[in-house]
Amino acid sequence: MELPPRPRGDELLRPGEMLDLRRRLRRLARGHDLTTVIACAFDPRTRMLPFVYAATHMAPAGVRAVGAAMLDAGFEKTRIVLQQWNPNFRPQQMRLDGRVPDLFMVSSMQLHSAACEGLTRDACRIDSRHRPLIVVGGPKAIYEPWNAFSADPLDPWGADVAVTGEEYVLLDLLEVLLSIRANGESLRSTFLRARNSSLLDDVPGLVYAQTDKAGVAEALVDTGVQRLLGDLDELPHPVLGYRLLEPPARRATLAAQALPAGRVARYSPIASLVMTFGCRFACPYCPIPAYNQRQHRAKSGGRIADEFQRLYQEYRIHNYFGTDDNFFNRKERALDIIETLARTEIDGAPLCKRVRWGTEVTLHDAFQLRDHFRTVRKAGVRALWMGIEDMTGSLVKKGQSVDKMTEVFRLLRWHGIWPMPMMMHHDAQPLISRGPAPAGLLNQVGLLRKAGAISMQVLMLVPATGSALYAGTYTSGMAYESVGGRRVEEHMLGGSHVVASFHPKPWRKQLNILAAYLYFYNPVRFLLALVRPKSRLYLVDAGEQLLGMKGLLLTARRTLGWALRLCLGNIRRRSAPPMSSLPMRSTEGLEADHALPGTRPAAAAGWKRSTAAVRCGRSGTELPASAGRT
Ligand code: B12
Ligand code: SF4
Repeated sequence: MELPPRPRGDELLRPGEMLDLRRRLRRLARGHDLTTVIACAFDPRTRMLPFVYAATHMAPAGVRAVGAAMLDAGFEKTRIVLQQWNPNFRPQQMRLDGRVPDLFMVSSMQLHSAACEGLTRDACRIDSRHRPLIVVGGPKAIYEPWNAFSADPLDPWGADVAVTGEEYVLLDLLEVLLSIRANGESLRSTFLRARNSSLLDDVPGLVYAQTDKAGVAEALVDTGVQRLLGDLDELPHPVLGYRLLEPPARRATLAAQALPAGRVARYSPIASLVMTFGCRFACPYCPIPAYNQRQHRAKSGGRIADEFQRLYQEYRIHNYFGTDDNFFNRKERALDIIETLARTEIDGAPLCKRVRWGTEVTLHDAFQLRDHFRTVRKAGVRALWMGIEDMTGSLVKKGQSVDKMTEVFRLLRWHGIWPMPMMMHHDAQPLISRGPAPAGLLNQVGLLRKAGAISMQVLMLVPATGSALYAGTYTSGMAYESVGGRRVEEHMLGGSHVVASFHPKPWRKQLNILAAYLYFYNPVRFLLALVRPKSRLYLVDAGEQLLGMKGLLLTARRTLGWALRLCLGNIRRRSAPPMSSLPMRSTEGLEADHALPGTRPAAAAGWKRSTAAVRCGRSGTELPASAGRT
């Protein structure tokens, strides 16, 4: 199920609204000495192809963005902990500035849910007198916020609030809280007062628990879908987030200082950079267009150039990855950015001599821009990841074809840009096919390689939260509950495990993925890349082969057992998607925006929305510490 649209015309924040909020918060922050820890959840079981390197060598943009927003607002005592770098970090033992932080936040993708739960549970064990306000956010919370709260009264862990949106929502929430926070009051206590006085209900993008007297969650209140920031130039600068990284270590506690600027590039040699959001295609397995409310959002070319400059000068990071959903999707916007970057200099040299970057595009849009590849290269672009999916278009049609692919790849290589195709395997696709149409997975991988692909990824179609196909994949019985007695867990939902299929021999699908990788990454191709180079990209090609072979071993180790279960075990199927065990409602007592169909509706709570209270909170007047329920 896709996220519901906001009313037409009300999808975006008013221009300047983010800048105003940042200014107001900076003023408020002066009176509050907040300490904050932001953790990025990471489940090591997800380390396999195609993300073996990037998942650990690129400090994620989400936590950095949240950290940058905090620092920009004036909260200097903020630390970002990446579980991929600090696997033994224990929230119970964290101290910042000699004390338990006021605010503990966790960011998680769906794939890392178990790690997110572990961090939240651990933070909940902190003595209630010192317990920080616990906030969960990121892609997991955006689509399944209910998982941040326990529905079991005998095991009552949980975040205080899940943020189903971006930086603006968090800052909006903080403004409400800091406006009413009493002197010396813990942030969590302020939160409970605000919650119980319905002050949070004016902040779209939150889900919080309605609790009983013992603090056990009884129902969830959803304040609705967030308003999105349209002009991304209003975001705090990404240089800020890198100042807050916890140095990699095996200890459970935090270091006295954040990672020094001079060591950032060593651990994060690639920096992810937000440039644009949105895509005008409507692939039914993809949540991106609905998440973006069918809007296109972007930074200006000038702002992006400034970000490259400052990140390079401050941290000496040479490699960048644009977090775009589909960078070439709007031609004028892409050209504006590209042309600005092509004119930019960093430390007296053209930008492309100092930094290189890659991003995601579709083959169709790349084809439309093929006459501009020279400028694209001058702008520093060195790699383009392209969702080719299935070249014959039998899975999804987004303008891909063998001829287009061959032409685009040839031109990209000519200009020194690496083509990085992304494939999607599905039930109807054979491993090898005969005949003129290259329907088979290996046929297509062979064609891609011949056309000059440097890397290749193949994922199996899995139910993606927030996509149009999501609920149907479960209700149709396609998605598995368990195989051979082993439950399908969230860390297996990344597309590398076959977890949804009607194929009579699904183990073949699992092995097909390994076969495709082996066909692409192997010692023969590695040697050929060196001895019989096809272009000047031969060293990169050989390097990618080595990385791919290492990743293949990891992937085989993690998925062969599953293939065996698929072959020998009994497959139990689901009949409904995982949904909230707690009833949910909107602030008006109606259906919650983030609830899946079938979720129990919650009765309106005992406390009532008070407009007087809302006015009081926003104007900065203190509410009595006893207001509302806890
Ligand atoms: C870059 C990227 C990657 C990189 C990540 C590398 C890294 N270390 O950063 C790589 C290539 C490794 C990758 C891999 C995968 N990815 Co990926 N990836 C992205 C992408 C394109 C950009 C992510 C990003 O940096 N965005 C920019 C930041 C600023 O946005 P953000 O992370 O969402 O954070 C914002 C909000 O969510 C919120 N927020 C985030 N955390 C928190 C925390 C708190 C407390 C608060 C208040 C707010 C908050 O505020 C942030 C600022 O606005 C997104 C799509 C997208 N456009 O976002 C997909 C995306 C994150 N990936 C996704 C998926 C599914 C995967 C894979 C499973 C494979 C796949 N099938 O594509 C693997 C998993 C690998 C692994 N082991 O982790 C999904 C996640 C869906 C979900 N429900 O969890 C996304 C959303 C794409 C999609 N389908 O919509 N990915
Ligand atoms: S082209 Fe890519 S980003 Fe756009 S809808 Fe399809 S899968 Fe999603």
